[in-house]
Amino acid sequence: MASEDAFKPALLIIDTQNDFCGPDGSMGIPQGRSIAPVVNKLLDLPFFLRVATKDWHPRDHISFASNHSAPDNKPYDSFVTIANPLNGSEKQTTRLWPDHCIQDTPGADIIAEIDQGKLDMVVEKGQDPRVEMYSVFGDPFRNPQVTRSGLAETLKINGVTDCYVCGLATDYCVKSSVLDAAGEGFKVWVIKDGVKGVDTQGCEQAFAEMEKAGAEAIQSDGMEIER
Ligand code: VGL
Ligand code: ZN
Repeated sequence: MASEDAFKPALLIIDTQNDFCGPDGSMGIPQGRSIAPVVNKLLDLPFFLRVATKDWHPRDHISFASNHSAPDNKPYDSFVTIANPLNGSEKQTTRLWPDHCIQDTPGADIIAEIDQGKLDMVVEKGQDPRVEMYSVFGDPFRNPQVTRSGLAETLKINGVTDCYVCGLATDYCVKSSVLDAAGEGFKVWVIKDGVKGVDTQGCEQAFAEMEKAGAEAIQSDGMEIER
């Protein structure tokens, strides 16, 4: 096959973890668990690489409302402005959340419904307590040594051309990962029935942003990956 015809698709399964799924997760996303059969169907397609991500926070993570003081520490309602640890003038304003996906706790495990045996790789993210990192590729400041995951480099070394993205949450980690994947030059496909989000309006806006960045939204039904 001529190199310009190369098509090497990777599957990115974002944050399908216990804490993001009801009824027991600390911040269950509406219908979060319901995407599991779609994710498993995607895992059976002949992707070149199948990658799952895990939100993987230390207990003192800046995104936990519990690490801030009243009155501006209500999960979901409060926001915090974070300075880039390497360049204080860059700022990130982000929402506060219930404690979630704490490293090495059951809440951070991938939900049991997903066929983990089919994964090639699990990438953990959000370990730096000082910054929020929704995207699996890195924090919004793009600090090379602080919070880059190395996933973009891994995909490129393997010649991956296309990223098919599913998981949780549409309006946070899925969106940020999709925008970064597009920015890294990958062709990006978002599986509409393989994602669920926190807020309905946020999801509509997220799809608009992802499509503006060049990502295409598709249904898993009848999807074929030819290699
Ligand atoms: C996420 C909020 C906080 C996500 C992670 O996976 O979308 N959302 N941490
Ligand atoms: Zn998180």
